[in-house]
Amino acid sequence: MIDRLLVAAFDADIEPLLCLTKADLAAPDELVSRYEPLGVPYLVVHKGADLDPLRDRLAHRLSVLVGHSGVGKSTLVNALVPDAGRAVSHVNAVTGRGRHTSSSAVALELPGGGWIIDTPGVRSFGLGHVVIDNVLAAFPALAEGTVNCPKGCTHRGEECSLDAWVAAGHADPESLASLRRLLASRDGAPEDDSPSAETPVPQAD
Ligand SMILES: Nc1nc2c(ncn2[C@@H]2O[C@H](COP(=O)(O)OP(=O)(O)OP(=O)(O)O)[C@@H](O)[C@H]2O)c(=O)[nH]1
Ligand SMILES: [Mg+2]
Ligand SMILES: [Zn+2]
Repeated sequence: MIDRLLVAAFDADIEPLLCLTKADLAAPDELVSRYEPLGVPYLVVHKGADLDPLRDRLAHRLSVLVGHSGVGKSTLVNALVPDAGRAVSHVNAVTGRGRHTSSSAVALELPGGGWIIDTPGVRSFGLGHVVIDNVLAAFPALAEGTVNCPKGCTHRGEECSLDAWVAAGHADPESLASLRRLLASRDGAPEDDSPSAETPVPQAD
């Protein structure tokens, strides 16, 4: 999900900021170690944390919060915008998933200048709208290696030259695996998000 959101942001010329919430419940180290080497900017937050670093990043910009239901988007908006009054609700005790509390996207003005948009949690996020070349453009080290690919290469088959490119040490295998996961999900393979045990019941905000 994060990989796909990053590619969509890249494709739309949106600057991403990985906001790792609920750091009081679990250490963000694993996620950080995965995205820090790729140069993805990130911030770690939790309820009651000092939000000034986040405020600085958001000031005088138009930002949109996207992520699964229950990750704490509205909680964050309420902390950033004192009278936002966004409804928040508990996550399912068993699945840890949210209850699709927010049912509309709302833009709120930040006290420090700029806007923040709270959105309903997404269950899945596809890249069907992003052309292959733009997915590839998110991986410059790999994009360079596709010059030897046959015309119309899907970069997923035997004929793809990227395996040799990676074997020669021009890009790392992790990136190639990530690129292929993204291309697979774009082609309609199953989403990472298995069906929820709960039927979403949108509530009024
Ligand atoms: N422990 C802990 N709980 C948090 C934190 N942030 C949010 N929560 C809780 O997580 C639950 C879901 O928070 P919401 O803000 O409603 O999540 P959301 O992302 O807006 O969810 P949707 O509107 O359904 O997309 C609530 O019970 C929050 O109190 C945090 O930093 N730590
Ligand atoms: Mg919400
Ligand atoms: Zn290829």
